[in-house]
Amino acid sequence: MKKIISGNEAIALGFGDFGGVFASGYPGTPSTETLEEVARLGDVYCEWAPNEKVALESVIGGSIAGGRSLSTMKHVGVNVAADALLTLTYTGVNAGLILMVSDDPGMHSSQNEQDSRNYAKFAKVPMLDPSDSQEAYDMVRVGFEISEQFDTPLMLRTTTRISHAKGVVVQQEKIAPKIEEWEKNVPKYVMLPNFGKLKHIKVEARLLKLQEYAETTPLNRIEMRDTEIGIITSGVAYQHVREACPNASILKLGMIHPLPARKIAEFAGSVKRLVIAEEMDAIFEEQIRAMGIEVETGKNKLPLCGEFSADIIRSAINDAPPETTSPVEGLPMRPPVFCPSCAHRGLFTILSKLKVFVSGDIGCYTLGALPPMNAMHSVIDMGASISAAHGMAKVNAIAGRNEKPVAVIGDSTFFHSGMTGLMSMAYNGGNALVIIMDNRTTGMTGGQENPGTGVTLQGVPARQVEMVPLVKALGIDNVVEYDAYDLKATEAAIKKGLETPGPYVLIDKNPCILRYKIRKPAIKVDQENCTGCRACLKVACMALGLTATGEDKQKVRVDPNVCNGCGVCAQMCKFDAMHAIEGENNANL
Ligand SMILES: Cc1ncc(C[n+]2csc(CCOP(=O)(O)OP(=O)(O)O)c2C)c(N)n1
Repeated sequence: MKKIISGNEAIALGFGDFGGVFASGYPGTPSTETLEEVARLGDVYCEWAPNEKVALESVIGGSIAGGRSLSTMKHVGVNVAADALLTLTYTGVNAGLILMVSDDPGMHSSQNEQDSRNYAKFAKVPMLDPSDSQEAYDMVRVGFEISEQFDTPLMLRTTTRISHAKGVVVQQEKIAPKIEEWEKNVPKYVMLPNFGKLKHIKVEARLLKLQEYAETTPLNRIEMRDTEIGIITSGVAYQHVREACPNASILKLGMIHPLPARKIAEFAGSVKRLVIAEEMDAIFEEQIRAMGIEVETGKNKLPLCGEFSADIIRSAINDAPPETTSPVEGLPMRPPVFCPSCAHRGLFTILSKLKVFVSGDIGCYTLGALPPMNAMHSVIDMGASISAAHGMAKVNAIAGRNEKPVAVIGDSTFFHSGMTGLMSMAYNGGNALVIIMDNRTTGMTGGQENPGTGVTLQGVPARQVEMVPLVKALGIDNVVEYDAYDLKATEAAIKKGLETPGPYVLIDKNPCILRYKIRKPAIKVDQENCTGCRACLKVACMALGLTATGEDKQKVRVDPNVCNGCGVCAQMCKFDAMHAIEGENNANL
């Protein structure tokens, strides 16, 4: 059967078709849809874990117990799971284990642009790099086979364009899942130093065997065309190379770690000019140069940062300036803003007013860093808001500065890795105000379930973690709920939290309006009362605009199709000019 699907859907389909038994991951663009699609298959077990480390460890357990297992995450998720990965490579697997990791060259929706191929080298595990949806699908099958044959975890890497672009996939016959024996094998699975030492030797030997496999596997293929120029490439870069240089010879690497040294030497020897076209780091190039092979074009001409395009490759190879023009000039900037009636808006309106230092985190609330709020002053990685605020407070105390930092974090991020930071703050006598925006969803990545939503990935009702008892159990005595839609109450709550010495936690429990489809009557502006002072515009809501320029001063207008009636703008109005239109409901959000 033929289907037109994305790379993420193809991997999910492959998991269902090639004997997949257990899948666990944590959302993160561009990987998220993979596990959501596994859930849609309906007949394969899958779950969201609270973070990537838990996801990978659960999958390790699944493999040890004998089921083919898959873990999905974005590139930075592997940093969280790396502790497990770097020892999993020693234990090896029972049933096949695939770690799918999605890189984001160009940083469409990520905090950094790290290249996961480094992890394959670091962990000494095989890595596959599909160039389209069909390959993504097929590589799940061969990935499980390699994992089982070589007793190794396997990394299946995608990039944004492979994860999200759609292509034809010819489906193969389904392989029924087969559960292996669950055996107790202490030297294999207990990584005490004495067992670990022996395992390290095995890992190095395995890598040599994998290298031999890489020499002969059809995953790495030479496409001989014009011998004037030969290009070594993989993944999405292969598609750009084909477009840019349709007549060039290509060594297309599908298995990108370990590299097939003999095949590379054979290819290099058969072409006059050798080009290495790899997005992001110079992983192939460094290894190929270390093989003593001369490379004409690599990172000397191709960028280390951002995505490739056919144009970038063409101009590097031909030493010519790029043909593409820059985006149309003169267009107004449209920075992303909070959704109309998102509860985060109320909080950041007040934080912006109070001009406190806000140690931020990763989620929808990160938009509070942008104008006009400008109310978030550091964002590092998931969970860092609380631990970083703790460090700031300690140094402030040493410096004699009387300023208490504020940490802002969402529920999914708190469950992911904020909890441990808060426990440390309680334990180490910290002094920060922590604000948890508990909107009962993982909003930023599209509203996934998490331990607070009361539902699993497969739609089964679940135990719902309660925030207040959890925070108290971590050692925090001052835990107060507040309503971020009520600006006066929010300001008072924050001031109290800042004045009270020691750790203080505020929790807003307003749900995500998008995820829970909350509709309220729109706000209407009384044009007679509106003075055009624009105080309401400070809340940065896309439902607000200005009336047409005329002889009068421009006044504020509200688009009833966009407004969702939270009333935060109305609370900014000193002239009683903004009111809800009772009984009316607004259009779709
Ligand atoms: C280590 C890591 N994993 C995953 C992500 C992707 N990601 C960005 S924000 C976010 C969740 C945000 O949810 P929450 O904290 O509940 O805040 P909300 O967006 O709902 O306001 C995720 C999963 C990431 N940036 N880093």
